[in-house]
Amino acid sequence: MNSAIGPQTKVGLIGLGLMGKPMGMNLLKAGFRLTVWNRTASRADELVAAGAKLAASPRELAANSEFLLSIVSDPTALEEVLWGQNGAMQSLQRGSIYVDSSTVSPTLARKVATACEERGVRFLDAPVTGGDWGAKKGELVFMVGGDAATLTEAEPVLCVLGKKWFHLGPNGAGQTIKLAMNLILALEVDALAEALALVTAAGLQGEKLVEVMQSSMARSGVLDIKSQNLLKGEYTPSFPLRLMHKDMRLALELAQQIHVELPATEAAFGTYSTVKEAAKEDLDYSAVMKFWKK
Ligand code: NA7
Repeated sequence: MNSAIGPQTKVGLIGLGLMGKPMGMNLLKAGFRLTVWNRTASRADELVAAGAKLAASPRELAANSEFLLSIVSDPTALEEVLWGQNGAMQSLQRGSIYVDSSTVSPTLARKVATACEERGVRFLDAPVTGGDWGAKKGELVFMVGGDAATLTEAEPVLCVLGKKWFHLGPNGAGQTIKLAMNLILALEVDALAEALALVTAAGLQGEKLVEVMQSSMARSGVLDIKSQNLLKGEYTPSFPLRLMHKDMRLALELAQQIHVELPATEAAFGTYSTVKEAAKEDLDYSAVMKFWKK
């Protein structure tokens, strides 16, 4: 169990959503012996066809994994796959490494770390940025909390999935940085939507604002990537609204726990909440623009 990680390593993957499925594909392409589990089993079909084994439960998966990776939607989902019926925690193997790449609260990451320590399992919280595009290309960026030596050991797996990883501190640190980063994205997109609403209400074309911004100091990645969604009113999920909304909620909860006021985030959260509550389908978070299109 303590031998260096390589293609012979038995890797388990829990969660085959927009992010998990392409990550699994990349692990298979790199030659890892991969077993997967997903709540909706049919989402594993493509990976099984490509050579992955399908486990009957998270528990069975963890029992057969030297390296476990999970990427599920939110804190409730993670608790479910770890401590629910046939959950993974009860069978995680002593000496194995467990990396969770879901975005959850730092408090939950620390709870998982404590439970892992009791079982002799080395745990890293390692949420990612890069979206489904980065997951497909194997170009994710990992924000890691936990033991530095464990991160070094995990690198042969991380380098298949991502292009960069940052060791940010003890368990929980990866999640804290991830929530802070998503706040910037959420507020930037909300600011862009608000500015476009103002410009169009004044009788001007939104494209004009974007054009000027793109050649000015205010140029940003968000502007380049999301402005087209906002202008066209097309919100196919790349980073779903429901997940950004969850991350804003987690960041506000964290702020409350550590007594920091985030008034702009609170205001933006209200706007995102209104759009989310009215949404009838799964939308990208750039759909915050709909607030002004009612
Ligand atoms: P998706 O595409 O919404 O996928 C979410 C995954 O989480 C998917 O495999 C779900 O299974 C699984 N899930 C959700 N709820 C549960 C419960 N209760 N039990 C077990 N499994 C569950 O999200 P992404 O892949 O875009 O994002 C994953 C994480 O990365 C998230 O934290 C983001 O914020 C960042 P399903 O297929 O629905 O049965």
